[in-house]
Amino acid sequence: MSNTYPPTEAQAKRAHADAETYAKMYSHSITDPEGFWAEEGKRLDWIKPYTKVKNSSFTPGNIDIKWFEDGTLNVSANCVDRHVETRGDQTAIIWEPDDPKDDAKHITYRELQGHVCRMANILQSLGVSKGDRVVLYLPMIPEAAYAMLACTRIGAVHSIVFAGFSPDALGARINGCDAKLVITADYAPRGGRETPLKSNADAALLHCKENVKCLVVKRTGGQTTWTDRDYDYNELVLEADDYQKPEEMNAEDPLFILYTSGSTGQPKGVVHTTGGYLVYASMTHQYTFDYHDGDVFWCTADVGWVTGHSYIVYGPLANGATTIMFEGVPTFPDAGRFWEVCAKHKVTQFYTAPTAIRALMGAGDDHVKKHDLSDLRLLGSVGEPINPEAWTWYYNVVGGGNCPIVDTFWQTETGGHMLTPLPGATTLKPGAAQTPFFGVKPVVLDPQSGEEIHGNDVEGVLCIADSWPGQMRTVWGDHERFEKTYFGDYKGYYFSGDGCKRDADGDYWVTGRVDDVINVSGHRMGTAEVESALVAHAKVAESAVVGYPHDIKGQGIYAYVTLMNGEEPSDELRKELETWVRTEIGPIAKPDLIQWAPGLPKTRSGKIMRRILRKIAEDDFGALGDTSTLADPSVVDDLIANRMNRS
Ligand code: 6R9
Repeated sequence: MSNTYPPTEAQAKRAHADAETYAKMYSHSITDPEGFWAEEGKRLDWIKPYTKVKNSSFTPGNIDIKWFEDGTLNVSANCVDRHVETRGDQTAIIWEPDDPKDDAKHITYRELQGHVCRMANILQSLGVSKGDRVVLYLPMIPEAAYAMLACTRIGAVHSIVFAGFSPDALGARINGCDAKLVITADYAPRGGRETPLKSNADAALLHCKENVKCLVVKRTGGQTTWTDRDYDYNELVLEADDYQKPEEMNAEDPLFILYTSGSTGQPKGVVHTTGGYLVYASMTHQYTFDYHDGDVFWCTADVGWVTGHSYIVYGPLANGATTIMFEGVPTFPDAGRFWEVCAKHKVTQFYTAPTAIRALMGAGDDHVKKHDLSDLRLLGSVGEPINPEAWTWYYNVVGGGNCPIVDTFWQTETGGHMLTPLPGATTLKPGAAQTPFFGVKPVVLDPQSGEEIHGNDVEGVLCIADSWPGQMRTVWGDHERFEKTYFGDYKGYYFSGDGCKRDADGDYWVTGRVDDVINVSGHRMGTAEVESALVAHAKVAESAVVGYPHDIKGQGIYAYVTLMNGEEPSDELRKELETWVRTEIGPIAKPDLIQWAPGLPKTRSGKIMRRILRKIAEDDFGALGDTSTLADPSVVDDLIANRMNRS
């Protein structure tokens, strides 16, 4: 067993929950969820207070999840207005631009209210009203937060598409939720380069209904083309009213849709609702990060991912925090950027992904040591398991041995943290997400029988036995898919898609996806999505995509490609396919390795044996297991002989 790190007395004293309080509160949250969440719900301002707290069923055929169902509230009133009364002049958002030579912006809660209201008025003037969907395709600029909150103010449902996604992916998401409006910017500067967002949006909108409007924010002032459907935010904002009454929303009204990859088919629109999500985002932000007034909280994610939703915008702002929005990347202009920004804004809690930690660890300690990180009190990790080596570097070099690391396991679907150490309460184990958050009932199931495995020192698949307020409610427009994906395999449980171990002390270690989802630099990618992009190329007959261990990215994308008859493999074609996938999905989906495969290992019924392909991609073909069920076992020898990832 590697080292463990118990909380110091000072950490325990300062924390919202020390070990004893955690145990008491956790047990209350499990034995009396109604009572526990009835109390926690009060952290928000309700227009009409709820009388019902939890109403959920995981019963097959009747998956139905409701929290605080008769309460009404408004999210922007909770994230903005109520703080204007108590802390109007406190900074709500610190915006740090891509280029460190440009000025950062500090936006107070009072200013935020004006921005949000003006944006809300613009949305209304463009015909957006309660229940309508608005797609955001924006750089990490304050207007992204204004737009999110403006949607919530008028009861519109936002769906953010990460600015790294291609026009095709954007178009599919606009159509998928039947959006009325797309909000974009001229360009997105990132790492010194600029993505032409507006022209991407134009390309996407060619495949959308003609009446979809496009609101364009000026970021760089670079040249763009203008069409009849476009509206200029910077012009409209000059005329827009700076107050807009918040719409009264039911707790179960949809708040946002966020598309995420699964093991089959196209990405699905995860739906989160208003009340439960915000209670959960707020509580997890406060407890997991031990947030106190006066702290400066920095989550380095992008608002295009769920982490940005919950821990750049909704959680921190619900708590009246100061939150940093960073437009850039960890390595621009150099590998010291994160630490420079931490020092510059006196960051107290810093939350990032293992892939970034590994990359920065590789760049050497000097980049860290140059900067004064003495305000840091807590470090966080999210997106994939963190390897103990990276954990230890993060702890010692970045945290100076004084900052607890919270390794937070959660998902787009869960709205907020599910398993995480609590600072001041948990004795930390590098690499483990360890303990359930309040209200979360993790279970380990036998993957074959679906039976619960009791006791410690066991391994299986990670499921959750009961609902928690931040849980997704449905897949947009397809409740059946929701039931099938998350409740179909193990009856009566929410299935995470991850494997896990429960160690001898009862701590959880998430071991990674057990389905056909790979985790590339903390981003989820369905192997099926990459495969369908590849086979859409005229020269490709068939393809199978698997993950393989990658030093920096965690997992890399390994694609086996069978060409059409008469096509010859070549380096040019390999490049062409890489570019093809980039334009079909986006740069994050570009295969790291492409192997030409004259044939793929298939069962007699035609199923591709991914287990074998994974082993070959991992360069671990000594243990291929039984290949006798293959229709043509000889293809395996060819794949091994020509494998790309030789150690
Ligand atoms: C928040 C987020 C979810 C998947 C999840 C799991 C992996 C996330 C993790 C982790 C081990 C952690 N994952 N955090 N695995 N330890 N601390 O990342 O959401 O993009 O939906 O990804 O990421 O495999 O199932 P999302």
